[in-house]
Amino acid sequence: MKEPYAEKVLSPELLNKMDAYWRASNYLSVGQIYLWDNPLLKEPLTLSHIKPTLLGHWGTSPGQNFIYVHLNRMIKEHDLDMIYISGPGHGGPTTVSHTYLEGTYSEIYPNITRDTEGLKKLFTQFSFPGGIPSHVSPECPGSIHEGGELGYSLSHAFGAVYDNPDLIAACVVGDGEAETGALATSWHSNKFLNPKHDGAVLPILHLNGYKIANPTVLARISEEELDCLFRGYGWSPIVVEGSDPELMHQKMAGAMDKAILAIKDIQKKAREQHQPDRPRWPMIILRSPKGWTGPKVVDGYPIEGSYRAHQVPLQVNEQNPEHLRLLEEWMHSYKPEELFDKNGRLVPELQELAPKGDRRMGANPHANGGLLLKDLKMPNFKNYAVNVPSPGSVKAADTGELGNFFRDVIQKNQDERNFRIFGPDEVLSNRLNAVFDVTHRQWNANIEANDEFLAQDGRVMEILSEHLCEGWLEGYLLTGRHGLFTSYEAFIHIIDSMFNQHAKWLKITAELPWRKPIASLNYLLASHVWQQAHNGFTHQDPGFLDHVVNKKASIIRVYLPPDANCLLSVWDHCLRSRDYVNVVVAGKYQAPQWLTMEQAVAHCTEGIGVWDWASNDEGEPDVIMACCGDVPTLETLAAVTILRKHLPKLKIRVINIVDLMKLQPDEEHPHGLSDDDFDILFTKDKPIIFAFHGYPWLIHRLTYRRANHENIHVRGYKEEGTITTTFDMMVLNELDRFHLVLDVIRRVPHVGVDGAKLKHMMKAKLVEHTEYINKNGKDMPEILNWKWS
Ligand SMILES: Cc1ncc(C[n+]2csc(CCOP(=O)(O)OP(=O)(O)O)c2C)c(N)n1
Ligand SMILES: [Mg+2]
Repeated sequence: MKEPYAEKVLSPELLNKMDAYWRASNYLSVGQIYLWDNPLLKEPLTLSHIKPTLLGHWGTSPGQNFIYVHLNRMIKEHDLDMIYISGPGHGGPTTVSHTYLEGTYSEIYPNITRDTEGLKKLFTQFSFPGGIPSHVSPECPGSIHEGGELGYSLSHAFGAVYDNPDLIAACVVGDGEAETGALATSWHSNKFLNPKHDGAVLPILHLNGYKIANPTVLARISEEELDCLFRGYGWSPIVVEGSDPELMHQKMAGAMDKAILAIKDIQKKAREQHQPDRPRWPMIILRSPKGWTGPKVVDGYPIEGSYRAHQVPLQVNEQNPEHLRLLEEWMHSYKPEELFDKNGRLVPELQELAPKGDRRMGANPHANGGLLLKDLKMPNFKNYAVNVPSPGSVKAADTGELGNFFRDVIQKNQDERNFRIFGPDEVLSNRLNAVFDVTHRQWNANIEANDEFLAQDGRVMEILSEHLCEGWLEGYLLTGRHGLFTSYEAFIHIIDSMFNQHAKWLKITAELPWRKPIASLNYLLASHVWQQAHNGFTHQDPGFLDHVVNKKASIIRVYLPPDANCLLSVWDHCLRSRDYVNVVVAGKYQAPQWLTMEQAVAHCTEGIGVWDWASNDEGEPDVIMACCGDVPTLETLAAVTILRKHLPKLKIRVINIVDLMKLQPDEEHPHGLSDDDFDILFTKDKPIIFAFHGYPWLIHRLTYRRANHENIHVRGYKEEGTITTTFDMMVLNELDRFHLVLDVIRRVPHVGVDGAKLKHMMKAKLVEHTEYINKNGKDMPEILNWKWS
């Protein structure tokens, strides 16, 4: 193997060409920030050629351009299947420049031609109204990673290579990005990678020393500390350091050779062995100046090699006329006349350096995962039905039943290797045990005799990092596979922001015809707010739903199935759907089952409906009892039994909501009910007592424009929690049956003396409840043994 620092890895001829290609990409990156005319500097530069508003991030681009050129060489030499992930995605111009130079950009956007006219458009559209953003974006060919919000590159890269044995994800990690929590934990992903069945990630730490306004931590620790850090994470770092282009090309070429050969070597050995040891994968540390090759000093301040190179290093405008010449010199330093022919096209001998066809990183189909997506082979979910002879007559653990279905989804797709479950250590506690009948947790660190369900190869990915689970799953989906994330409801908030970014990605990609639909991002939130009596307040938070509904209605779906058969029906739908984020909240404890599978399918298809068997309104209700979520449904039905016993003349309509977005008007959400349909269900004037799983104001938010909104009285989680009994959690938040009955009495006129008596009784019950649990440490028998009748 060649030494990384061996002087003559590249022939002088190849080195010159690679350097020219790098200059071309640097030229295009600068052009995107500054120019809207005179793209090849055929005339002396004037202010009229400069964009009116200068935006963009120069600092990261030259280093990333350098990396890209060297990756291209590796792809060509080894016929690699490689994608490029730009961690500090603010180097959007890098990916745009390179995909333009290699030709993919113009294939996707024929209007951006490979000539002077096309260059002018390429430059103008950047950071311009109606154009493209400064960081890698969905519009950018070859990208599955936005990089606007830093921290997720390495987890996306790993997600992309799981079950893609021939794929290498080259992942540029910003040294600032590396300080984020999400990225810091991502280095551990190598303990979850199987070298036989998965591909490889080549991390390239872009140690340009600075973030926006500060040095980076990793740039200011000793070589030894840096080396030990990454060795400690299980990597084998190869350092490339310097600023002299010629030397750096040789060093980088040597490092790339070494890294790619090491990857091939690891894979070859592993694929010949039955149980390979966990390898120490190579990584590259590129220590180069921020804003490399850019202006050295401007107005007396050092720019290259400093944080001042981060964004626009040179303000070129009327106030700074002398900067025009500096920009012109800077751009001429790349010698565009040697790089582009008279028509403005990259000269043929440089075009040769780019890989061909789908090997071009901008055209790699893995980066447009929908192209590769195959439907899952689905078992018939109805075969997993819980037999429900009459409502409430049997109990089951909803997620436990769902686990059987997931088990068979896994089994049916074992050979395709295109489905995985991700979770932060909660697959068992969320009762999905059945999946371990057919698979394992993939674990490539040491395994001990007493461990359960761990193996080098498995469909379940568990690490106690919600960030990593989310990032892996996103990478997996974006490259055309299927999966789900199961988490505690309270702690899914940890990835609120990652969900945001993915939802934004889906919104934009839906507007790009060349980006093909991908499998939906599916969340199973079990261990929910009402099932945390033993864990207490810290574990009680249903607010992820509030967060999710902020996003585009065309993207987000929220389901709260009341029982196992509904849960199965919902998941059958979620696993078939495309381009959505599906959030499903479900219970994991034994709970009454309400609907037969046939009824469940009908109910979930509608998403909302009257439960006739629980209602006695015969079309003319006095009150509507609405419920959404498994626990609120149970409490509502318990309240109904009390009401029907003590106020038999009261006409009650019970409505259950599975699909939360039904509540929004149809002009706001594609699932929303029309006002007419809403009014038919909820009437225009009758009181509605709404028992909701989450924070009550979410229901108001969704229904505020409905005719009967002022009569909707919502009970939900009011941030009252502690370690107490399950039922007491409901009482503390006034969502329990007794409070619901009190609500009905308060809201329905003319309940008369019987109503007054019942009110008294409910208040007494609440006192009795509190005394009972304080004395006995458990709920009253009438609560524990309650059954629908
Ligand atoms: C999570 C997050 N926090 C803050 C920012 C704002 N921000 C944009 S670029 C940047 C510095 C990035 O530094 P680095 O990763 O070293 O990238 P490079 O030096 O290559 O530009 C920051 C803090 C962000 N984009 N994302
Ligand atoms: Mg940096």
